[in-house]
This record gives sequence, structure tokens and C-alpha cells, in this order.
Amino acid sequence: MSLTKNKAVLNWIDEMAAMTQPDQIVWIDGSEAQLDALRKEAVATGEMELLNQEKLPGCYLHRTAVNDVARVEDRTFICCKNKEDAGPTNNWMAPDEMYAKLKGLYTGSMKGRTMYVIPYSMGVVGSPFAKYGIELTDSIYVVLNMNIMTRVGQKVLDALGDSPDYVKGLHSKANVDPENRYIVHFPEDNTIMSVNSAYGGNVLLGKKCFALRIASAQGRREGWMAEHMLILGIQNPQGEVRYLAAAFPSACGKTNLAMLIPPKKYLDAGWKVWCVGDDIAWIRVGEDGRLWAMNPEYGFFGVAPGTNEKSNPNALASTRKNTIFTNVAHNLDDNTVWWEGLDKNPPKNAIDWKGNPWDGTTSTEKGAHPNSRFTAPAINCPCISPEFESPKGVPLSAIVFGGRRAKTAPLVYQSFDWDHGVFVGSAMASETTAAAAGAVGVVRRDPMAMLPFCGYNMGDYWQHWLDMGKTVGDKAPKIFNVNWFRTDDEGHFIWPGFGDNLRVLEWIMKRCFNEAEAEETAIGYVPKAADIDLDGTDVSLDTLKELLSVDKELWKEDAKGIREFYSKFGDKLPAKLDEELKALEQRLG
Ligand code: OXD
Ligand code: MN
Repeated sequence: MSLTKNKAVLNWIDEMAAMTQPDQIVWIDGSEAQLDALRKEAVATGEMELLNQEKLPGCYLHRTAVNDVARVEDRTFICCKNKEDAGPTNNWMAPDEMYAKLKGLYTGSMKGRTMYVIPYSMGVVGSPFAKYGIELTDSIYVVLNMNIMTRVGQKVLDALGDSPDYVKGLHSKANVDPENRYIVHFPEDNTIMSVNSAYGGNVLLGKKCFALRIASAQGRREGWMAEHMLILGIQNPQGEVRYLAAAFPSACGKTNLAMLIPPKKYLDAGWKVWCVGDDIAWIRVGEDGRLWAMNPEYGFFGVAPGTNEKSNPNALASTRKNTIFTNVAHNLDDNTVWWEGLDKNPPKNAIDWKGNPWDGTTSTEKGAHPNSRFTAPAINCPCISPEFESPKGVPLSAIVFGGRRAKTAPLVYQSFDWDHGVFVGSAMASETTAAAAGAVGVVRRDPMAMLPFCGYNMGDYWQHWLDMGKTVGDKAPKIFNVNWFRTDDEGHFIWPGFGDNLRVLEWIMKRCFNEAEAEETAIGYVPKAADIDLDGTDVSLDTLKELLSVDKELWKEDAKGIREFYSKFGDKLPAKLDEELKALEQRLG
């Protein structure tokens, strides 16, 4: 039975059901009774396995197809009328052509299956900043994950009322055929269509598809921003909490930073760090004229390998109940889960992520896929911010960009102003590590960490950033860049990272409130070495000076790389960014 009288919703569902031809349609009302029945059904069919309920209450394990373990950027499309509006960094196809192609793949794809209707909210239901979506799916796994990652159920339909203003999402796992896998966005129609995948990032449509790709395009039209950023509150010993949002490409420790544990000295002095979000920030101009950020999600979809008691105890604690694990190893001795980097005791009697018997004490194969995941409720996180459920979000004092650079970028620097900060974000880059396929040390540009997630032309996106800066004027957050990954000549990391990153964030916050000085360099303001607290680390003042140094020759090379990257955007490159690049080249001499 349908849970709404909303004509726009009902007509669309009729149309999608006529195409996909499910045996039945089930509306997700969000009740525990309904969700529990679905969990039981998924266990009965083998779609999920119930884990040890004493050690991991409410936790389940799921394995995806071996060919379906990650986002598929080469099969991800932005389909707007004009190709130019998708820009050089997105795959594009004309909407009519794509709709026709997809129709062929969806027709009859839900025969013999149930279509679940998931009404969900990105943001607190009823908040003026929330946006609603409906995802149709033939996967119980998707229903149960969406219930962790977003706010779902009847309350969303009640808040939507009879408005047609919602994002349509159609997902069918179909045959999980990699040759016909498509993750498609129609930003002009607020529509997402995902087919032939059952892996989280491709099918939990609230996350990357809606909250970044569709929302970035909505934000441009409506005057706000959807960003691939964590949101963090830093409470000083005086009890003031100051907030920052930060963007990093993958494999730069974003989740660890979002849940940072302060070094002992800071804990003893009364510092606290609060996680508002680990992946996505929706940023708007508040009533006070400042930028406010809110986390539209309700859970964490985190990478499991490498998460442990030392690297990220808060993330690990978040996964100890009501969590769905995907593609990790199954320890049969006590019916729990294991992944590389959890501890030094891999299970002997286990099943690996592919579903094969696995002995972790002897096998040379991995037990968990490197991109295996946990889907955990945000409220499980010991450091979740008291403002997590605040409908208006939190006011931003700083925006931080970062990447993985062995030599070029100093530990931290501050941009000269907003426009220069946009330039810094647009030139964001990381060097490839041995962990990823391909050559080591290659510079990959990933502007604002949005390369795979911007739902329109990246040149227009930069212009939108510049325009937002004009709107907020001198109330704009200050913009910084950090690099935790500088190495010595033997390739060892110089900065200890993890909790010690708070020492850098402390300086950043002080700069935002005019409480610390800085030195001007060609690339921006760097700290005076004495202003970063090293007490309790084994970093010497000389090493810190090295970490803060700016090598003009390396930067001249980098400026060339930026110019080459910018050339892709033709006349969509904002004139202001071209000016910023020229000004940098001039300062470098
Ligand atoms: C993610 C990603 O999964 O950025 O968050 O790839
Ligand atoms: Mn992400």
C-alpha cells in the first residue's frame, strides 16, 4: 500500500514499475518491525549473514559479486542537454539517448523480485536545509544500508507533502553485468539511474549520486554548495568550539582526521574534537551572513582495512553494533569479522571476501577486499558532535584542502584571501602511492577532491566558489592547505600525523581568530615555526622548519602542471583563476 498521495511520486513509481516489472512493490515506512523482517529475509536467502550477537549486536556481513567492489568512474555519466555543461572531467551522453539505452537495460529487470520504495532525507527531516529523495531498488541490502546512511520512512513523505521537489532514484541490480553497468545522473531532471551494480558507492544513491553530483548542480542553481568534505568541531580548553570543513582526495586519511583523538597533552589540557561529518558537507549562507555546514548523511560508509584501535579507535567503536560489513573476512571461530590492519592476529579458520575458505596465518591472498566497507550509524561514534542533528548545521571558521605531496606542499599554509583559496583548491593534487595501480609519484589533480563528484562543468564550479566568496565577503571562512605526507630523502614521513595533526589545526583556528602570526611566502602564509606546539612529539624545531619550507623550483614545476590542467577548461576557466596562477608565477620569479 502506498504511503503517500503525492501525485508526482505515484505517477513516477507507476512508470518505473511498468518498465522494471517487479512482482510486488513494498514501501519502506522506517519502522523497526518492517526493517527487522527484511533483515530476517536477507539472512534466510543468504544475502546477509548474522554475526556474533554478543560481540557484534545487530551486525551483518554481506559479500558483493567479485566484479562489483568499487565505484566505476568510467561508467558514471552526467547527462545534461549540452555536453559543455558536463565539462571535460565528466562522461557525457545526450539525455534522450541515455534514457533510451537505460530503458533497454531496465525493462523486465525486476521480474520475480520486489521493488522497494525508500523515501529518504538528506539532512534532518523538516529542516529548511534538508532535501528529499526516493530510491526504488530491488535489493534488500540497499534498503538496509540506506536506513543506516540516511533518514528513511513515512516521516520523509509527510515532510515532502504533495511537493514534486524530490530526487528520483532508480536502482536495479539487474544481472550485475559489468559490461552493462551504468551510474547515470540527469541533473536537469533531478534523476539518478543505477543499473547492474550492487556495490555501495554505486547503489546507495543518497551519497555520492545525490548528495554530491545532483546536489552540486542544485547548489549552483540555488546559491549553496555541496562539497566532498568532512566537518570537524575543535573545542579548546576554554570550552569554545570552532568548526572547519576539509576536503582530501582518497587515501589521505580523511576519516581519521574526522574522528581525530587529541594528543595526551591536549587531552589533559581539556581539548576535545567533535565529528560532525566524515565525507560530505552541504554549505549555505546562514542568517548571520556566515557560511554554515551540515552533514546530510546519517551514517558512515567507511573503508575497513587499516581501521584499528590505534589508527582510528572512534571509527572502530562505531562499527561494534548495528553495522553492515561488506567484503571483509569472516572469522568462523567466533563468527566475527576481520580485515587487513585490524590487528596482528588474522583468523586461521575463515572465509575471504570472495567467499572461499581462507587461512589468514598462511595465505598470501587478502582476506578482506582493499575497498571493503562498514556501514555504521553515525550516532555510534564516541566523538559525534552534539550539533550532528542541528537542523542549521555549524558555522565554519576555516576550509582546509589537502593532498599527498612528498616534497612540494608545506605542512600547512594559508591562502592570501578567498579567491586565492579557491585557486589553491582548484590546484589540489596528490601523488600516487605504491598502494594504487600505475606509476608511483605521478601528480593527479583532484580539485576540491570533487573530480569524480562534480555534477557539472568544473570551470563553472570554480566560478560558483568565487561567487559564493563575493556573497559572504569578509565573513568568509579562511582557506588553508595541509600536507601530512612530506617525506625525507629516504622516503619516510616526517610528520607523525594522526592525533598530532591537531597541533596544525590549532594554528589554523588561531589564524581564523587573529591569535597567531604568520610569515608571507610566494604561495601563502606559513606559520612561524615557534607557533606550532611540538611538546610531546619527537619532531625537532629544525625538522618543523624543513616541513614548513617552500621550494620555489618545485613550485615553478607545479605551476606548469596547473597551467596544463587549466588548459582543459578552455574559456570555462574563470579569469580570476588565470590571474591567480599568473600572480603565483610572478611571486615565484
Ligand atoms: C568514498 C569515496 O567512498 O570518496 O567516500 O570514494
Ligand atoms: Mn568520499
